[in-house]
Amino acid sequence: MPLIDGKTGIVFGVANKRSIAWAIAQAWAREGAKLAFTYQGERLKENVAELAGTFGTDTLILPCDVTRDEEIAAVFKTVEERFGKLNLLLHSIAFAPKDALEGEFVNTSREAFRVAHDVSAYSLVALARAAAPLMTDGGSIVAMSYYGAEKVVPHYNVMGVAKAALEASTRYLAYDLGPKKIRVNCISAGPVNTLAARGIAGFTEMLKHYEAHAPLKRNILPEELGATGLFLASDGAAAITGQVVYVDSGYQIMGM
Ligand code: NAD
Ligand code: 0WE
Repeated sequence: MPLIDGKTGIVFGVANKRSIAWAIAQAWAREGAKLAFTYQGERLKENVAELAGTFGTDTLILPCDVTRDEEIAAVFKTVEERFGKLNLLLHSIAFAPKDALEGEFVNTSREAFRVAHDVSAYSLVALARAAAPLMTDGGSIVAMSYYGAEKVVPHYNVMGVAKAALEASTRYLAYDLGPKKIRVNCISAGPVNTLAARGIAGFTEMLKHYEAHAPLKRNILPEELGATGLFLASDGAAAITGQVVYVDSGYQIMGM
């Protein structure tokens, strides 16, 4: 029996087949969800259309740069017209200007701080507010986070501060939207080799570090994020809200 049969969802953050959003979207689609996808800018439109096309022709594909209120409004207007109601939303979006992830955190500019928080944290609030009126029979909102939200990971810098804001926003949204049976949770993933991770100096060493130090002595698989995203979307997680679920081979429990 499909776990989320007949549910409708919207997925923010697919860039290519390695995107974490794509791993979770595949699990949602396999278990019966009807999905809409957004893409950031024309550059990514074809990628997303090709991937989403594997689910059939009635998949919605819409542009959305989350820094633009009018694009967010247009997405939810179309989703309301085409789906009527909404049950699921995946937020799998982060951005900080590259130089902010290279030097020291103490040198973070006002503008880099603003952009990182706007794209990576405020966007969850804006999307949740737009989604809530369509989630008439309850819903599940899932956002992606990382350990740098709670402990210092060298060079993660302003992204760590933005993820802390994302996780705190998850708790406040869970409180506000709980009475509407809308749940809001984060998945905190161990490192995964995606577009956003590539180009990060020392990423390969980070994968080796997790392999050596995490209790499970291995890195995580995208399918494992898919499985947790599916669980949080399903009725099995009906009493779970405001949480950060670590999918990191146990790395987060270690003190040394
Ligand atoms: P990715 O590059 O595949 O996805 C990042 C997405 O963010 C892209 O689709 C990009 O288009 C989107 N995005 C950036 N700015 C945007 C904007 N202004 N408007 C709309 N979309 C925008 O990389 P990923 O690793 O799959 O990242 C997805 C999420 O997972 C991010 O929140 C990231 O912080 C988180 N995460 C990643 C890792 C990792 O190691 N890869 C670990 C933990 C958490
Ligand atoms: O959240 C992330 C990365 C998000 C990200 C990536 C980029 C690269 C390109 C945000 N903004 C940008 N801006 C760019 O210009 N991760 C969890 C992956 C990641 O990034 C790191 C990490 C890990 C892990 C950066 C430094 C240290 C560790």
